[in-house]
Amino acid sequence: LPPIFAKLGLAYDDVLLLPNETDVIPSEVDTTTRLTREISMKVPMISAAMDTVTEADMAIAMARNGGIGVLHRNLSIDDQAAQVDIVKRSESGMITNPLTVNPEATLADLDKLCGRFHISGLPVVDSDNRLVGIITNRDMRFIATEDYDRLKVKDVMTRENLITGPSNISKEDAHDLLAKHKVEKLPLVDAEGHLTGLITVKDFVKTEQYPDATKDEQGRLRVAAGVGFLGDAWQRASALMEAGVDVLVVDTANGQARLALDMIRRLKNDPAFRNVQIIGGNIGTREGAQAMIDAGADAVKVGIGPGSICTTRVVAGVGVPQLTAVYEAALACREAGVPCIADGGIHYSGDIAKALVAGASSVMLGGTLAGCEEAPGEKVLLHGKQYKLYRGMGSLGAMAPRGKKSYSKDRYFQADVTSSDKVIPEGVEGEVPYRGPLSAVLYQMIGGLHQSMFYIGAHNISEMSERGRFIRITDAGLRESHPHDIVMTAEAPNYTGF
Ligand code: RVP
Repeated sequence: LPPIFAKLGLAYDDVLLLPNETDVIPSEVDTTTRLTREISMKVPMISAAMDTVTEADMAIAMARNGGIGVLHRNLSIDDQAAQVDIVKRSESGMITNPLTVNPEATLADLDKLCGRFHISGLPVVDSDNRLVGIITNRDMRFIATEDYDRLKVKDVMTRENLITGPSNISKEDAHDLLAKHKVEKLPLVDAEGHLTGLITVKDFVKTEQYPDATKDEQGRLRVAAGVGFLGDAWQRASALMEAGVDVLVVDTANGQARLALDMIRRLKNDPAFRNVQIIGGNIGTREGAQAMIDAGADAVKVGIGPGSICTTRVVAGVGVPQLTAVYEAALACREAGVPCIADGGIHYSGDIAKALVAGASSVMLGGTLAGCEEAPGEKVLLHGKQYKLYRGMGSLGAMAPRGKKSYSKDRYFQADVTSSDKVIPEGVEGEVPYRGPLSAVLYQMIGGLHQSMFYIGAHNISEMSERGRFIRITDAGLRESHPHDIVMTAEAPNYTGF
């Protein structure tokens, strides 16, 4: 018989990090890391491409806080591209193609547009894109909503003494103009009066409020989105690219599938996608990582079966304990200078440190973030406590939603059947405790990581894998790690005992 047993695979819970001599102060560490070959971010955390985790609200909050979100793909192409658009327009140094409204539009149309994009006003342009006015909250304040269908934008917009700037205005001059005239929006116009851009005061405030935000060269928040590799996947990728997506994640449960590798190769070879970074995943071995790198991936995502909602390891009997998977994949990634993302199985901040020491550049989180305010879905009350739905993308609910189309079943390479009896789930559905705003959850996760870096003696992320060393532990060691011999009477914000 051939030798078919690989060496022992370890999970996060199998190890602890050894303390080192250290001169690191937790509040002074630098957690800047590389998401892909070309994009860096201040916080090494990514929200998962799952329909109970990342839509526009989560993606905006992740990017503001220094990480990034991957918009899920279990929705139509148009809807997913619209989500990209919402994130890209949410905040910007200068908006080069601002949303506008026609003077003939009704106030009801305007109201809908503003609601959808969470904005408070728009430049008004004629059919020739010439600026003819501006309409903001101020103009609408004393108008009854009953009149919204009757009144047109041209009836209420501000058209006299418009404050505008030249197309090439500097940030400082724009700020001065906004301050001097006490206005909140500064349309930019060319010599003929065509609208060429927009600067808003909100963006100056946001920049101060979120100094770590992950932004593109134009000052817009960065966003990633999942794509498949079958059917209309190419159309989806193109629509997302046109909407301004920064990163595409070729999203499958088995990244070594030829079709997934072909998709990465095709995206990387098409000049139309040269400004979009491509992440490939998921793989669980060094060979898997190498295959992604050879296909041209700008980052490799690791995780076969560690997810909290994942049943692949029991349904298919396939998987690699995550710490070993990350370590092995990182060996190939490091040689090629390609970042490696540890996806799934992270429950405590200590797990993030373990993943980074094993060689990951960042981590992807699903269950830990699904309970946040910004995750899709409503809160439900169970036994006097609030929860939110969290489900695997391989669960029945996601692959065979009643009365709805599943757009992401190909993640598991399953035939397009309509009956839910014919789906082979690789995930489950459940509830996770409601955890409040993302910023509070990230504060604890990032703070925990700072503490790890202090113990290890790592000033930055690359020093984590240089200085960090693991010690393997036993079941008794794991019991000793968690609170024991006490009935917990208060929940810590960074420890839920399950
Ligand atoms: P976790 O953070 O442990 O909840 O894991 C999230 C990860 O689990 C996702 O990023 C994805 O890779 C994986 N996943 C998503 N759905 C399923 C499934 O149904 N099996 N698995």
